[in-house]
Amino acid sequence: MIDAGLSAGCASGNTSASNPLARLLALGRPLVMGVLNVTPDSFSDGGEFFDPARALDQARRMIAEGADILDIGAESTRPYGGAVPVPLEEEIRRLEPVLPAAVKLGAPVSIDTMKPEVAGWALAAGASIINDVWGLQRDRGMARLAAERTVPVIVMHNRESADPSLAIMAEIAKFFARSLEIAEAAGVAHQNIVLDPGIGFGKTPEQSVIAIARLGELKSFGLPLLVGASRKRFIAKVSPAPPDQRLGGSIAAHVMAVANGASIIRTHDVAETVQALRIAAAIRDLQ
Ligand code: HH2
Repeated sequence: MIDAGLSAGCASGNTSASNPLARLLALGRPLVMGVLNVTPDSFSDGGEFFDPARALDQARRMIAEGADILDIGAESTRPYGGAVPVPLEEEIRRLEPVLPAAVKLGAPVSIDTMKPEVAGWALAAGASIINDVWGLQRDRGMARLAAERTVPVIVMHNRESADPSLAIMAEIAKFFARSLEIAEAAGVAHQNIVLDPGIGFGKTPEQSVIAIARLGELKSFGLPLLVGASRKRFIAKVSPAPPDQRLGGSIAAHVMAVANGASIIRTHDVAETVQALRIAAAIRDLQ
């Protein structure tokens, strides 16, 4: 049986004082992670916050709206939109005027990157969480870095391409088991891991819906679960709308995700998400 880890607030070997995510999770309410893409080409807000001053305004705004964590990325990871790979020097160059200043705003900052070199730079600049959309499986340096720095790491499920014939929950569970083996071999503390089914990554739209509907099955890993459905393509498959008009679908998906066991929600729309989650909790508390 895997221990309950961060979700129960028992961060043995990494006290909540030294682990801001453990401290937040111990609050016992769903956490909201605000997305900040310092990119020209992200799928829903590409270019909007590429300018450092605008990025920092957005960071301040998200914190004022109730974001518990800021997730900062400088390379689009969108799987089906032809994202342009970014060399590591350019990724760091984009982050330099934004990430250290965002850290000073006071909320924990997570670094959304596939490259251990970028994650290492971000941790040195004050980030305190690694968000790896390849679940420690693309570059083994990421697990070594997370172990060395004893920081929480978000392990997201991903595949090069979707396969409609796959039993997606079994595939996600198999992927997580492999990521956990890699993490253990590198010395990453189990309680420092957050699992994320990777909505929209290597999945058909239907498989993304299944991953939210059956999220509860992933609780068997005994680790906190993160869901990022914000503005994603599966919403438009169910109810056609361009990315900037998917707020209703994003909120519905996130409320259901929390009902099914998510502890952290990754969103572009912090104020609306915070409000929705508070109302859902108020109703649930009186059931
Ligand atoms: N989704 C995106 C990026 N990073 N990280 C985690 N852990 N979970 C997610 O679902 C996730 C993620 C894609 O969204 P966005 O950052 O808005 O787009 P882009 O990657 O195009 O910048």
